[in-house]
Amino acid sequence: MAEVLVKIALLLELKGENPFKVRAYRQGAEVVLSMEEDVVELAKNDELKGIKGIGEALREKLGEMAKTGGLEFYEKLKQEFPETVFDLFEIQGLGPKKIKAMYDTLGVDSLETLKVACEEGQVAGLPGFGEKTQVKILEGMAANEKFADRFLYARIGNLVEGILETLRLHPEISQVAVAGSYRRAKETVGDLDFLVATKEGALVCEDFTTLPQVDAVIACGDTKASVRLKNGIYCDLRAVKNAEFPFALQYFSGSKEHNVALRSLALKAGWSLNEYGLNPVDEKTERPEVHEEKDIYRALGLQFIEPELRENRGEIEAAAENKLPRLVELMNLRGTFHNHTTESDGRDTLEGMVEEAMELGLQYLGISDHSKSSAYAGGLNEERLLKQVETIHALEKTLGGFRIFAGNEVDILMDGSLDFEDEILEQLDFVVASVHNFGKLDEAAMTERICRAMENEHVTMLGHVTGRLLLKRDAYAVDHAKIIDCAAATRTVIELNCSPMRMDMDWRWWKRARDKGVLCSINPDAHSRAQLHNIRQGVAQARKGWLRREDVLNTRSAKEIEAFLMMPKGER
Ligand code: DGT
Ligand code: CA
Ligand code: CA
Ligand code: ZN
Repeated sequence: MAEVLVKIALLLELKGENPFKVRAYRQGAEVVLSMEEDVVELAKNDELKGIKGIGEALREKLGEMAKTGGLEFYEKLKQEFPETVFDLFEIQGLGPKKIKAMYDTLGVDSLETLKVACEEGQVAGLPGFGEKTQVKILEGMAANEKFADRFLYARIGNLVEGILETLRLHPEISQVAVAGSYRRAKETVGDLDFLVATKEGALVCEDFTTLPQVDAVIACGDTKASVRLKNGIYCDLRAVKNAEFPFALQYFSGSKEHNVALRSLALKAGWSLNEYGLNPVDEKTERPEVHEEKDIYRALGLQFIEPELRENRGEIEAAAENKLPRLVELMNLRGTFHNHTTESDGRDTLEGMVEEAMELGLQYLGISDHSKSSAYAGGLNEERLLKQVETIHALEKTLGGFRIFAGNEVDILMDGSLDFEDEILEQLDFVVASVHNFGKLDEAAMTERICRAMENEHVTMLGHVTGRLLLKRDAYAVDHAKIIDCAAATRTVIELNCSPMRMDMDWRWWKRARDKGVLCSINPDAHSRAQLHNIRQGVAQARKGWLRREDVLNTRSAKEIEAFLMMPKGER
């Protein structure tokens, strides 16, 4: 239902409808997504009245969708445009205004027609476009093609859990798991690899192909089925016998590089390891007892290696020496920093954000709205910021011990100076410093710019290190090693921004940071209540980066954080 509302908003925008109307649909979609109650059930029973953000027109439409499974208004609207226009909205840097202009004047209504129009130079000729915009659009399209076959880890959790739940209910299935890159919490996932233990492989494979999420069946046999789901992601299902399950789980969890290294270790011990078993290569060697995945690692003389670590980046050597880290867990988090409210570009109020954080079981929440240079995001000037600090302190008094840390996400300006003077910054509990406009800086200049910001006494942590948007926009070039060194020297925390498209700093750098004594803060960069929940996926990335509880700042209690923030930076 939310998706239909979003699509209506896009189409209305293309038609040049009243922006308020457009916003109502978009906001309605947000509300639907963030509601904890069963929206479909409520809509079916006409019980949506009084829910903030859903007006009468939307209420009726949600009701119709819930009751009939369709929406006449949307079907009619859709017919005015070809289905392919939706693809245009996926291109980075291309908003509804530009799409509408190209649609109206050039008849651009699909990726194909857009490409032709760009290549023929027609787009550059449109008023307000120009050569530069045309190049940007072509780059955006190329980026989309490059990333077209992968999905964001942090956006497919519900889908995967739903399928696992259904499989668990199947009477002929005794064990269920998801393997592959999803189990390893790779930041993007190519296809999904499900695994089940069953005696009835053919039946289970066939049933798998009839799941409601399935869009097309690619293959269906006795031990394997392949399908494409409605969101475009491909899924493999492998059906194995109970005794093979641990081996198959280990094998299909990968990574391939981890498996190759593990197999050569097994060979040295006289076994051949594959997806079916751990078999002696000659009669002299014994067959180890394996009931679960752990037993495979034990047989090879290894500690159990958590799936997130299985990338052949030293985990096998560490496991052999009993030196694997004890990885941080979601339940270790006591609070979280870097969150936005309606004061800048957040969609929920301060009160709403705090309420959600309390419901999540946290002890504290850091608020950091944008600073004045980020005008596009409604950044706060000095006056509004200081007023917000007062509001925060007043609200905090009513919360019975829950702490709100008053901060700001301060723009790092082009030369590495900050958007606020020190006498403003020192009135805040904490400061996240972030780059939001990239300029034409090369790697050295960007690195210097960021390092200069970290040298400021008031900068508690560095926000989204590379500005990457997974599957959309490449990182700006930075020298990670230098930034980590600078963070260590200045005692600046680095954030793990766990907004689904960011996951920035990347997991590949965290072990190095940790070893240099740099602290990580797992920050959702939440722009709504719902997005606070992204700390879950953030923890998965932190684990992938070998981080332990003690490496993560926001595993500390509110009291400890208070003390930490009071301390001069150099002594932290
Ligand atoms: P993806 O789907 O691109 O995000 O990445 P994965 O890791 O899920 O890769 P996928 O789906 O091709 O295969 C699942 C796992 O199966 C992979 O992680 C390791 C195992 N595997 C696949 N092909 C090979 C292979 O040629 N050799 C070995 N040792 N393992 C393989
Ligand atoms: Ca896969
Ligand atoms: Ca696969
Ligand atoms: Zn930001």
